[in-house]
Parts: sequence; C-alpha cells; structure tokens
Amino acid sequence: MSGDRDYIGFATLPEQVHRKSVKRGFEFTLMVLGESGLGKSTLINSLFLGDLYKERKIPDVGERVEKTTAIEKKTMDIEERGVRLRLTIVDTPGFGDPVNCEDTWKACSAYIDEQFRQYFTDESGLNRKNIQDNRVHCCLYFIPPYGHGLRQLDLEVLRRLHRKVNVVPVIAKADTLTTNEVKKLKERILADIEEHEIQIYQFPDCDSDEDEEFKQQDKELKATVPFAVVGSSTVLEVAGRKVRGRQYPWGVVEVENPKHSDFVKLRTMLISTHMQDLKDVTQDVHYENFRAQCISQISQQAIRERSKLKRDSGPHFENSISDTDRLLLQKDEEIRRMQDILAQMQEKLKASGQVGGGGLRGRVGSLGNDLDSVEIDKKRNSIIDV
Ligand SMILES: Nc1nc2c(ncn2[C@@H]2O[C@H](COP(=O)(O)OP(=O)(O)OP(=O)(O)O)[C@@H](O)[C@H]2O)c(=O)[nH]1
Ligand SMILES: [Mg+2]
Repeated sequence: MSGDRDYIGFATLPEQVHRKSVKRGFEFTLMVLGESGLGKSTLINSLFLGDLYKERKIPDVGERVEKTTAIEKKTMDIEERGVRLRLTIVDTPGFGDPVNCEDTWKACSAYIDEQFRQYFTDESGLNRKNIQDNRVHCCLYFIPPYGHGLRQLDLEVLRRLHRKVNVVPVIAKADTLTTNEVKKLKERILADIEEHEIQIYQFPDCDSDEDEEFKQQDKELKATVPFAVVGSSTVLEVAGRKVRGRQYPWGVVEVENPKHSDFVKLRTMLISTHMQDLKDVTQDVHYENFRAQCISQISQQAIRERSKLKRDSGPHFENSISDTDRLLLQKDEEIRRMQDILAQMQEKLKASGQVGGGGLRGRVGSLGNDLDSVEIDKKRNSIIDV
C-alpha cells in the first residue's frame, strides 16, 4: 500500500523513451573499405540479405586502371517486429589499385568529414528536429588474407581514419586460410595495431550485473577481433538445409557456420549487440572531436576579423562609439562565446577519454588536426549517390 503512495510515475520513463525511439526509427551507416576484390560487396550482401549489388557491372581490366574514385551509397529501409531501421551502406570499389589507391582513401576520409559537416550545419539550422543522420557509424576495414599483418598501405589508411570513425578490422576470404594461419594472422594484425597506435573500435566493458552467459558472449566477441569472415552470394543445399556457402571440390564452406568463420559474430556485433554503442561513440567522440575543430576554426576566424576591424578603424576620439566600435564589441562577444563552448567541449572530450576503464575510450584526437576542408571540397564531386 505504502509502495503505491510513493509511486510518482517516472518509472515509465524507459518505456516512453523506447516508444519514442521506435516511432522515430533508427539510422545506421556502415562503410566498407579495402582492396579491390576482397569480397566487400559479397559480405555486405551476405550480412543484409538484400541483393544490393545485383545490377553492378564488373569493370574490365582496362576500365579498372582508368577508373576514378567513386563512393557508392545505398540506403534501404528495413523493418523487424515494428522497429524501423534505415540502413546505409557506403561501398568503396577498387581500393588498392596502385593508380587510384590514394585518391580512394582520401575520398573516404573526405566523405566521413562531409557527413559530419552536414550534420553540424543541420544542427545549427532552424529545423533541428528532423535531422537525417548520415554520419558513418562504423567502417569495416578489409585486410587481405595473404599478407603477414598490416601493410604500409593499410597503416597509412587507418591512421587517416581511426580518429574519425569506428574502425572494425576484418580478415577477408578467411576460407583461404587454415585455422592456424587465421590465428597467427590475427595475432600479427593486433600486434601491428598496437605498435602503430591505431585506435580501432573498442568494445565497451560489460556491466558487472550482466548474466554469466552475456559476459561469456562479450568475452568471446572481444577475443575474436579482427573478425575472419567469409562471404557468399550463393545459396546451396547441405544435408537438406539451404545455406549461404562456397562450394569447393572438397566440400562446402558455410558462411553462417561458426566453425567456418566469424561471420555470425560480426553480424551479431553489428546488428544485435553493438549498433547503439557504435552510434554513441560516433556521437560522443568522433563527432564531438569534429565539432570542436569547427568551433575552434570559427573562433579563430572571428579573432582575425576583429584584428582587421581594429586596424582599419584608425585613431578615433574617446567616448564616441562608432559603428566600428560596436562591431568590435560584437566580435569580442562572439569570440568569448566560442571560447566558452570550446572550453566546455574540451572538458567533455577529456572526460569521455576516461570512459570504459583503462583508457578504452581514449581516442580523442588533438583539436584541429585531421580537418582538411579544401580537400573535402575537392572530393565532394567524386561522391555519388546511387
Ligand atoms: N574465397 C573467397 N572468395 C570470395 C569471398 N567473398 C567474395 N569472394 C569472391 O571474390 C570476388 C570479388 O568479390 P567482391 O565482393 O566483388 O569484391 P569487392 O571487395 O567488392 O571488390 P571491388 O568492388 O572491386 O572493390 C568474387 O569472385 C567473389 O565471389 C570469400 O569470403 N572467400
Ligand atoms: Mg565491391
């Protein structure tokens, strides 16, 4: 009885939030990146079932050499038990061709910045309620199975991207490796990542009150990185079951068989367990970092304008407030406001750098480093929406 009297009603808040988010729907953007022919499109097909790339024309050799960098963006609206998800896949074909390789990763980096910039503009605009979130929440980075870890090229690309997007490394075409080779390659890749201080997506720590089964699943997931995956667009029949697989003379590699590849673990991570965390890290770390850079640039611009005004105004009599004085005061106020925001953001960034224990979330880049607006403008034209 006394329990009822104490009941105020805010315990329904989670339900309210739930209802609201379901109504609004969810948005998630996944980018795939890696050398040409590593199976990016095939994996995306296998992951999301839809035959996204059915009409894709495979360029012949001559065409491929001359091909300019083009990023393909595909969006699909999917619904499951009343929950709507707008899923966007950003594919980057042909990466790794010696001719256009640098252009490709620069365009990808610019694409990510461009989405942040768009979000920043929308957020400062009038209609802030219905912003479409096209920011890249996760980037699957494909590593070839035939190498001995990360190549110079991989390091260069990852260095360029790791502070602006959640990078999840995957070993492509894992069916070409033996169990032992997969194990060794994973160790090498992780050692390279550590040695070169590449910040890949870090799984958040598991809450201590989670049940044992969940903790075990979480532990296994963390131990699986980098995911060794197999993709296939063919459905085969194995012992009366229909499976996605690759038929070899000696047998079938089943995409969804956990003994054959980490495909299911990757899908579980992306879709069922970590989609929201990937979005949160994008918002709290990568976007915040970008926003801080933008604000710092705007405030520097205001300082420059102020000094110019002061120089141009020349000598004037005391106590007479001219238009220039008024403008100067406005600029001062603007600068002060920007500096306040910047200080707050730096505090917030510092704080988020300590989340997750052991500096797991310590991936905030220094302000004003990666932003290359000239390049973004240059590359903007090379991005195509399909
Ligand atoms: N052995 C093996 N072959 C694969 C796998 N996934 C894809 N392939 C094959 O690799 C070839 C290239 O696959 P795509 O998916 O087009 O590769 P991509 O990375 O999208 O290539 P680009 O679009 O040129 O960048 C195709 O012949 C696929 O059948 C895999 O997991 N294992
Ligand atoms: Mg492709």
